[in-house]
Amino acid sequence: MKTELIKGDITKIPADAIINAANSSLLGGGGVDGAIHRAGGKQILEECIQIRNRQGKCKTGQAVVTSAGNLPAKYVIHTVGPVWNGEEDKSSKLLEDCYKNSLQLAESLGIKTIAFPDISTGIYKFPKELAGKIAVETVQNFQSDSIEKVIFVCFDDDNEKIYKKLLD
Ligand code: AR6
Repeated sequence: MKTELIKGDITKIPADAIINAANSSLLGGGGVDGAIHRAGGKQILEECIQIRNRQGKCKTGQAVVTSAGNLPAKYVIHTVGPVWNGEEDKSSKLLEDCYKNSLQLAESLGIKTIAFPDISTGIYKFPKELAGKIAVETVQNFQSDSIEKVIFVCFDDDNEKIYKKLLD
């Protein structure tokens, strides 16, 4: 599994799946979630509503999949990161779950390329260095038959610097 760093907007990435840093309502929000729903159009929200009607809210650390509407990707995998509250062990485990469960879901769909944003490091205020370390380690430790490439999409300069160092 190759890893790559891209600075920019995840809605522009033509990967098989892009990951959304959603909230447990699955009904959209700000940050990358807002950008994905805006660019992807109403198809994504409609499918999120169907998932909610079927299984209720999405718990922190879990992941669900929809199609990608008008985006260049094929699928959007929505995962819910932890809100940082200073409980490092508990929050780290939940963030690790986000990456693991998203990768597992991608694997079950036979996906080859997948792009992650820096989950929880915006509105949810997870410390960026720790989040980056968890993201990179979890991806590098994941054994996959189908996934060939994981792209870390950094939107802000801080995360770009952190990921550059981690991936070197
Ligand atoms: N492409 C890639 N990354 C982005 C983009 C983009 N277009 N826009 C922002 N980021 P955040 P969270 C980066 O706040 O912290 C929403 O309201 C951003 O710089 O999007 O997990 C949800 O509905 C940051 O590094 O997500 C939830 O309520 C990273 O994406 C809540 O925010 C994550 O920032 C989730 O908070």
